[in-house]
Amino acid sequence: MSKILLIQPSFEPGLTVPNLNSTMPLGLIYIGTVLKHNGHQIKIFDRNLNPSDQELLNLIRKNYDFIGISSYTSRMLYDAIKVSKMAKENSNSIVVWGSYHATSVPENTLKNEYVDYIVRGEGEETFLNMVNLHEKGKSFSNLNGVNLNPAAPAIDMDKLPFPDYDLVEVKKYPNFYISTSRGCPYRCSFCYNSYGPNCMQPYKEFSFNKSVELIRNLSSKYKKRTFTIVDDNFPSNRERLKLMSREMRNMDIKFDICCRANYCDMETLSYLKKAGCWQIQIGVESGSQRVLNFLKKGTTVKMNADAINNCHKIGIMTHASFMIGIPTETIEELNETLRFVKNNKPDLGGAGIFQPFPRTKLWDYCMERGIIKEPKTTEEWAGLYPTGYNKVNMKVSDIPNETLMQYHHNLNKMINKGRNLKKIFLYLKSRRMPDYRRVISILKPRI
Ligand code: B12
Ligand code: SF4
Repeated sequence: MSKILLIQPSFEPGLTVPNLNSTMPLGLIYIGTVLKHNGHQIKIFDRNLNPSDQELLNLIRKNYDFIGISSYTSRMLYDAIKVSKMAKENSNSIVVWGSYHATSVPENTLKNEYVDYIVRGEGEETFLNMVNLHEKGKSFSNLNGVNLNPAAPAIDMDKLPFPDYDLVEVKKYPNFYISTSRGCPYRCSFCYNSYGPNCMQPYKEFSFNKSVELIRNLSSKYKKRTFTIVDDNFPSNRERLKLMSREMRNMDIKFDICCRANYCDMETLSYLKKAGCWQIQIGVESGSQRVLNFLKKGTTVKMNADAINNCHKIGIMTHASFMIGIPTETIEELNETLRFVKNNKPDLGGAGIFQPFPRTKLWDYCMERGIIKEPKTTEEWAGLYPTGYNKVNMKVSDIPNETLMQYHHNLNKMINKGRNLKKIFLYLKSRRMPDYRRVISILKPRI
């Protein structure tokens, strides 16, 4: 049996008090479950809930065989580096990075002196194979999916055990996250689904039976009635949705999802509504058809408008997401986005300032034109994304920063007009448990 510590770094650098709005580290739950099923001892430590360095140090000193760390390309990397440094300086543990940053920037991540290995792509099988080989005293450097080796074969989701949420402190998270599918059938040029061959995966899902059982088990075990389904496009498979809807309508649950406008036809929405869906986050992105084409979004302005209107008709709340400051976008096209919001009135939403993520098609576009420069170290990567989408972090648009910020302000104001009252109403409508952390999170602007 090996001892493994899995760490979710803090999303905010220098966090000193627990973030009451922390989100469940589902990736670590999935990996931890598979390792636990194979007889290993697992501890998941979420720095967003427990930012105390001393507490972490005490754990690190227990000399785990492996310390696995998640990485998003964001300022979260500052804490990922800090945690890895603490691990290397205070234990003999093997430090392994996984998740989106390690997957999309592998060479650079491996140059970091505090990272021993990386796992690219889905972590369950690769990490398990690593741990098992190490336990037998064998080398795992040649395993597929490890470091720069060829990608590991895609996982059959139905063969995965049910995720063991007891690995985290469920009660400390205001919201319950569920994943029933991975990947997306589309390849928008700004999204992680447009990465190169090592990372891009075809869409796959839990079967209808497994998805329903997962939701049923979780709601009865944890007495939860509300969930967020984190799938990129939960309704991608309409047949599965239809079957799920039949089963879920009697479960008395509420959930919110993300999806593209083309899944918001009345028939699909009726299945969603019956199943208990109360809010859909729609990636509208822009009110300009030229910009949508540039983003390879595969949607039309009309499709987006119809999606919002259909949701209004059927009584599902719309949370519309927009991006501004996209390369080649003009002021007139920003005005088209403003007009879209004015005409279609999504219930809630946000407009964020675009920043390209590594290895996406738009990242390559900006690199080829010299608009951005590839960072040289993990610290530099962290520094490239100092905030969320509410500031101009990277200058990739020809529109002056002040003008972009003005549009950002106006758009968000227009989208969220009367938001607080509306949000309280939504909160009640979704019948979420009156958890004060959830209320705070709902009242905070979300971009
Ligand atoms: C839920 C979610 C969040 C949650 C965080 C959840 C959490 N606590 O982990 C919240 C809302 C907080 C969030 C925030 C952000 N997010 Co987010 N988020 C997601 C989302 C929708 C689902 C992630 C998930 O749970 N998937 C299900 C689990 C099972 O899969 P997984 O996480 O991929 O884990 C697998 C592998 O990655 C790997 N793995 C993961 N960790 C580890 C660790 C080890 C040691 C190993 C070996 C393997 C491994 O194995 C796991 C099992 O196969 C994804 C999109 C998506 N559908 O995946 C975006 C996504 C991950 N987010 C993204 C981004 C950009 C962000 C932000 C940076 C946005 C921003 N600018 O503010 C912020 C981060 C804030 C910050 N300050 O750093 C990008 C990441 C791109 C990138 N290159 O990093 C994604 C891919 C969205 C996108 N379309 O581009 N996010
Ligand atoms: S539809 Fe959404 S998840 Fe799929 S590639 Fe486009 S932005 Fe990404």
